[in-house]
Amino acid sequence: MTTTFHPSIERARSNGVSLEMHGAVAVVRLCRPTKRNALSDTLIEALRDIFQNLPAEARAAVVHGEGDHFCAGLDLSELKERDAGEGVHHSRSWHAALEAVQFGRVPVIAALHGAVVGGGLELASASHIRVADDSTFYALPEGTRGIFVGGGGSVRIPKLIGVARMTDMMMTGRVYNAQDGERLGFAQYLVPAGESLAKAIELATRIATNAPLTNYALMHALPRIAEQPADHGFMTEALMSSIAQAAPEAKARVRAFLEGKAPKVSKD
Ligand code: 1HE
Repeated sequence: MTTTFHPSIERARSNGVSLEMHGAVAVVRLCRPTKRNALSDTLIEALRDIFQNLPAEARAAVVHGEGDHFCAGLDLSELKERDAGEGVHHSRSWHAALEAVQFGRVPVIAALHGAVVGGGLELASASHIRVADDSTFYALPEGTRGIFVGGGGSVRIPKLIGVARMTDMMMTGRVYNAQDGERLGFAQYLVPAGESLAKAIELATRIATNAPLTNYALMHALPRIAEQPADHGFMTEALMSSIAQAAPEAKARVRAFLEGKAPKVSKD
């Protein structure tokens, strides 16, 4: 079956972000290796367009970078003479693009390698699952460049590693390697060098078989519940769980287990 892509996706492809379908998995690739996939305004717009217009058959997505690095962050050559007002709009344009990643239609797995720095780490932290390989390193050079995060990093990164570690990274220029990054919570998976894309596609393929409402609840309800006061959170959870379990697909899956037709939980 050939996929018909939204016109904005064809435009994004000519602007440095490609999209390929692997079955139900949309594989999104930053294609600017000579600049270490630095995120220019054009690339940010292309990312937004792709995640807002994924093909209907996509049930999960993977984002990765071409070349030796995932992403070197903001394209510093475009920073130049922006005034404060333009800076606000620029930051908000990143927020819109990364909102399309985090709160889009399908779960997103980031396949990391090499530099995951600055805005690259902001993009990774907007994804739902991060798979790093042994070559991965994490940094927030904004601190040493005299600027601040602007792509949602101050909201999302402390949720992964805490305010104290993010403060240290930005104040001192500290760089974490792949092993420490997994231990601290940047990535949920760590694989040998060169294997993060394959692992991310494997996970995405599995996630694509979940009931869509379960994935929706995990993407859209869970992070909001986690931010609510406990009594509101319990109520939202009750509403979400009742909606999920009422879906015909949930009934069919539970029935299959009870009839011995669905796999058990297994530690292997
Ligand atoms: C770039 C960028 C970039 C590379 N903007 N052009 N991000 C940073 O401060 C990270 C800056 N980059 C680096 O520290 C290194 O490039 C890397 C560690 C990522 C990779 O090193 P390496 O040796 O493989 O590559 P390179 O030789 O440094 O770079 C290759 C080319 O890419 C070179 O250009 P060329 O014309 O001389 O070949 C670099 O100038 C270019 N390049 N990174 C522009 N970032 C929403 S707010 C977010 C705020 C931030 O993200 S601030 C953090 C910015």
